[in-house]
Amino acid sequence: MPQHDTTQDTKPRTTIEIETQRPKLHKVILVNDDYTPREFVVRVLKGEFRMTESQAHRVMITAHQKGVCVVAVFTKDIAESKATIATDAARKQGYPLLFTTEPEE
Ligand code: TYC
Repeated sequence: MPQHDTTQDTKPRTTIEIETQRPKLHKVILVNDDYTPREFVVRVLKGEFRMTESQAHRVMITAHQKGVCVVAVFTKDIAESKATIATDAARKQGYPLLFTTEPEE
């Protein structure tokens, strides 16, 4: 058992600063067009972006009125993949519906 007073013992202390790297997020943007039926846009939003009917309807109407609407944000790879899958689903049905991505500020 140590008999000396240990209350003053000094230990070198090293502080390590850990910087967490937050991945930059990318927006998926829904672009309006004059040909894709509203119900189809809603169906794609529900299927690929797991939105409820009312969320999907709100996003579709916003794009319809303003030209574009941000659907959601993801890491770059996920955003690009979802935009491609959703756009391809529309192409397969012969619609010009377009989803694009852009980095968040
Ligand atoms: N503007 C289309 C129509 O009137 C509907 C629509 C909405 C299409 C949003 C694309 O991103 C879109 N049938």
